[in-house]
Amino acid sequence: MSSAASEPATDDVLGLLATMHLIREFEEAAGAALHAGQVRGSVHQYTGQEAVATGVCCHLGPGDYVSSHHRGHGHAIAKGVSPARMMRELFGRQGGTSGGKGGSMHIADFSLGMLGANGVVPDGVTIAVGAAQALKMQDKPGIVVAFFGDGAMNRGPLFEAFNWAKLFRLPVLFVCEDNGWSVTLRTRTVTGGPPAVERVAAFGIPVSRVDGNHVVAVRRVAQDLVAAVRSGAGPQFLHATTDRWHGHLAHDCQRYRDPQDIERVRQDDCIASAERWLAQRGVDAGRLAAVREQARRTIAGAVDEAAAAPWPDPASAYTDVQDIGSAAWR
Ligand SMILES: Cc1ncc(C[n+]2csc(CCOP(=O)(O)OP(=O)(O)O)c2C)c(N)n1
Repeated sequence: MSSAASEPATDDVLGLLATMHLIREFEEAAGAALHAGQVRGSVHQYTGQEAVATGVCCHLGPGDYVSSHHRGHGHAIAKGVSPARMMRELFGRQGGTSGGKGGSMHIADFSLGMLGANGVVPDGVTIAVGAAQALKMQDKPGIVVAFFGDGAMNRGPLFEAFNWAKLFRLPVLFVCEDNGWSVTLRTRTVTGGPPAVERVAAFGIPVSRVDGNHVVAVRRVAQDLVAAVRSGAGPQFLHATTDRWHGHLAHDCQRYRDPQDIERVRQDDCIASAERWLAQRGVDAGRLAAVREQARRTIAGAVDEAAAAPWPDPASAYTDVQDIGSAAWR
């Protein structure tokens, strides 16, 4: 099961870099669009955490599923969802992933195995375990990856999900993206008893740790964990330490945070680290710049397209939504 400790090919890492740039550009553009009044509601930027989604999702195929949380754009892009359709969704326009009715916190594309972002902490995880149960009952080969934050480790449904997944030996990989924050609080200041890793180990679920700011490291560790889940070993848990560059959401200017801490996390940039890795193996600066430029153009195009896209037909407000007023209930 142990993955070859051999290095990945530079072309593979260039592919990971391209995905990370797409996520970064998407997040910065989404934040700018929010401040420009083009996007309503809230936007939780994933900037700084790109290596986690990228290094895990590169091992997934079309038959695999991902569930996400409120900071979910990066997971969707890494699973292959179209950034142009996602941007339309943020702008509330026709052609968005949910027809413009879901917005930033409800990006889903079932055709690609993206089960959705979720604003309720940690309901994406319970959904993931339900999906894993369905795969097992239908004897399908896919696996499910559940992404969630360290703040979610203080909510009860998460422990129910761990217990269930372990009990039924479900094909699910839990990925805790530990950026140290729960909204404006340091998670450790609102956590009683032992933190994330010890809590999970108590369920008998194997735990692995990785520096989530280094995509090559995440890719390597995730390769083994995905293989273990695929082979029927049951749930696995990855604890990835990482950094949130921006506030909890794009409106939050982080007055509660030491500016030196923000500077420190920006120095440990996952994109810069991947570029260094590639440069050390002979990839020239021009090629690296071209990858960045391609992502910049793709996302600029997505923004232009979203801004020009038509609004949904008002009549569509009543389609594809839960019907809680049906005559059958009265
Ligand atoms: C059930 C529930 N309680 C509270 C909230 C408010 N809330 C939104 S995000 C969050 C904490 C998020 O921290 P974490 O899970 O670590 O994710 P991060 O924002 O750091 O990525 C909270 C408490 C919520 N969305 N859902």
